[in-house]
Amino acid sequence: MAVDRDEQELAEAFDATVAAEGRIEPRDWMPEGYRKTLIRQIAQHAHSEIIGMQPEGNWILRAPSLRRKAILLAKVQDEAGHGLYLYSATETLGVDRTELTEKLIDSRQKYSSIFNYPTLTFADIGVIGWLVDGAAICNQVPLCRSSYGPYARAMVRICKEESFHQRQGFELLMTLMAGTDAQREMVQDAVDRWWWPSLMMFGPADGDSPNTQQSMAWRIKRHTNDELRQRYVDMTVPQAAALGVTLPDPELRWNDERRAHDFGAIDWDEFTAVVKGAGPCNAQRLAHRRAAHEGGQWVRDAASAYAAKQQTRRQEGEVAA
Ligand code: BYC
Repeated sequence: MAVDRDEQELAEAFDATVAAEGRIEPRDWMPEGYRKTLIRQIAQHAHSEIIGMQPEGNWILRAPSLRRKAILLAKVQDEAGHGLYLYSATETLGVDRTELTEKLIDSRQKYSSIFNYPTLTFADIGVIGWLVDGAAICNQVPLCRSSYGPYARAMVRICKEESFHQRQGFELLMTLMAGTDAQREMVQDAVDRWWWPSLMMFGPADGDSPNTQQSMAWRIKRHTNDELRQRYVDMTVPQAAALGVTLPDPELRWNDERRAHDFGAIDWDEFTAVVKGAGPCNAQRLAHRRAAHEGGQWVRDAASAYAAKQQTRRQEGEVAA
């Protein structure tokens, strides 16, 4: 009985902290569902950053100039860093990254649908920066106010870097659009291929999103999937006009009454297929990640052996002292 009362008091303290826009920290009591939801979302986010290195990594050796190569290298390295901050955030919730990586490579945890599409030309690098990082910013800026402290703090730094990523993409596209007809066609083709998948990044429509309601109540998520998708469309339309590209949606138009853009129906069958593993690059992305993990075993072994040796030395030092 006493235990139940204690638990109730802890739950009330948790609810009060969340309601007052306070932060839940790793040492605080939290409902088991809150912990599980955070692990699910942050792990999926971390996996997305790590798998997201592949489509762009594909172009590092073929970047058209030293400047473009240096920028792309920096961006892909940032993504590795984002994955590491996010795995660290999950570790504050009582899991470890080895377990999460195993779940990713066994397809027991998801990563973002967007990274299952191929990067066919260098214009895709610009379009990923503009559209994919643009969607990431739209989705992730509100997560800087997420109720879980380590996640919210990781997002602050990640969002600053995403902002640089988006600008480099836009600048690359501006350069291509000021080039030849063939370069402009290359940009338009990339926009045509990435527009709809970038809208899918925000997740299923609100009516089909099983997690949104509870995640909003816990203030893990601060907006619904559809709210953020709408914000993204409204933000992107003027940018497309500035670039001189067409977004591939004949139903896209300003709705004066709603003070927002209407847009066409998303192909949710495609989204479901890609999330379930049947996208154009799912098998390749996971095979590559699995090979990198296996190839890195010797590094993990060496790091563990070094840590064990350091600990033995420390203990010997303590005994001698
Ligand atoms: N792809 O109830 P819902 C980046 C899953 S990194 C795959 O709405 P939730 C970048 C969802 O997990 C981009 N799966 O879920 C990196 C759930 O499945 P489970 C990653 C998706 O969590 C490198 C089910 O569908 N960003 O931008 O409330 C280079 C039902 O969905 C997707 C993040 O991870 C999807 N698109 O909302 C460049 C941000 N959408 O787990 C760029 C953090 C949904 O129940 N995450 N699912 O089996 C979030 O904000 C939320 O988790 C989501 C989904 C909005 C994505």
